[in-house]
Amino acid sequence: MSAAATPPNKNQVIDGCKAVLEQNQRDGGFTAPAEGLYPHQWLWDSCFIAIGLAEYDVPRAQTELRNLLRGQWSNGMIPHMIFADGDEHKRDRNIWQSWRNPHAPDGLATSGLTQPPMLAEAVVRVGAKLTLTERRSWYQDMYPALTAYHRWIYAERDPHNEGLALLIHPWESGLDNSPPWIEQLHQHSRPWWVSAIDVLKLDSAVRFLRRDTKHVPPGQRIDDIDAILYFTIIQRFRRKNWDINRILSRSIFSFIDLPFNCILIRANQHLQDIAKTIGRTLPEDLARSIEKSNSALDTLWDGYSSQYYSQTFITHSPDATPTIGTLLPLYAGTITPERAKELVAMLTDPAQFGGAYPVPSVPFNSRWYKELGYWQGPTWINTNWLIADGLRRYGYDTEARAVEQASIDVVTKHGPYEYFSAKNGVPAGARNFSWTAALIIDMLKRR
Ligand code: 2M8
Repeated sequence: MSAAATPPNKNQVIDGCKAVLEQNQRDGGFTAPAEGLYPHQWLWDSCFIAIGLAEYDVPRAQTELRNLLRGQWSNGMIPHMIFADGDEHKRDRNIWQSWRNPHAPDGLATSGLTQPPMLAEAVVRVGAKLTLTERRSWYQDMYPALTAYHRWIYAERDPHNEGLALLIHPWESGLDNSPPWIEQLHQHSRPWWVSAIDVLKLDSAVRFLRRDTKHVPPGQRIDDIDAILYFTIIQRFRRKNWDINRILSRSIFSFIDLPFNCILIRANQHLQDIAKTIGRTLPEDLARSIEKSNSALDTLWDGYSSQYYSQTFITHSPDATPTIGTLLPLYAGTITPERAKELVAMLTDPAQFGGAYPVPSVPFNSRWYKELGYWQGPTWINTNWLIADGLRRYGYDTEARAVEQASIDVVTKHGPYEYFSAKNGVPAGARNFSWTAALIIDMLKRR
């Protein structure tokens, strides 16, 4: 799909994307995000993948999501990774040791963290391709797991009943090294031995521990010291057997992540629709939390700079660093049309999020902006998809179409890479990346 003289037509792009999803399909029927770099099953990747699959292979989309539920813990948590079998992945499984927690599933190794709750959206998108009878039975199937998951989010991650979920590790946000998370990371003390590695400049010597920099240029990814710090948090949580009470009693992070909470709010709306379709009433505690979440988003609004921010959980202080998360209240769909208008103005402003290949993961005018820095500047197709969906619900059809068209153009030109420069569309990260392929299929098929 790259340097051909005549650009591929719509059907050829779709076929190329389908071939990527075919190639990334693994034994047991889950789809890996990309060959080599990401060998396991990831939560929100599988949801985006199912949304694309639903456009041409509904049974496979259903299998993708059912496979994700294999990993659900008995307390309702859906882990962000289900590890692939095989000796070559033993090290990954051992880093996490999910089996230390009594809620973890038997005979399956998972992570001990979650990721943005995209599952309800994926279930509904798949449901939309079914007849009413089939849809009801699909929803009946998914409802218990979904309800348990949303209840777990509130039970474990909203300990003060405020309607906002806290996250305990940057990986839970899906936007791994988004600036607010790196800022939080740097505000906390680090283990002495990490400082020693830093002072002695031994960081590149520990690079062998990383998989990502074996596949993509190190300059595009999180630096070695930060990567080590991410792993030290995992080690610490593992020592606490992934028990949330022990983790929260002395955690590095407890952060109210704006994008995660926007996705949660939208997922709640889908869950309510699912319940209604099958004549079920949501458990009272969940219904109350959902109600709270809708209004709690407003507490993340900063009147001074007229935008939403993530906050620390303990002090509720905003982390005033704009990122792609700034625009995701559009996707939540609960903000006022006036506020939506302010966000659209930021989206289209060339100094912030507007430009040739929108939408940058960090605005151009931020001191954090890094053209090809992982989640610190490039355009990602999944966040474009979320923003386009939100724009449409607020009546900004032209803007939604423009975001989708930019996504389609860049993938038509270069193929379904993991991310792209928002300035000139240069592709980067993993090639043949599953959620890019899937969401481009969805965007093209809906045209
Ligand atoms: C990235 O995250 C993983 C850790 O979960 C990694 O860096 O190895 C993120 O882009 C995340 O959003 C994504 O789900 C995952 C797999 O594509 O990769």
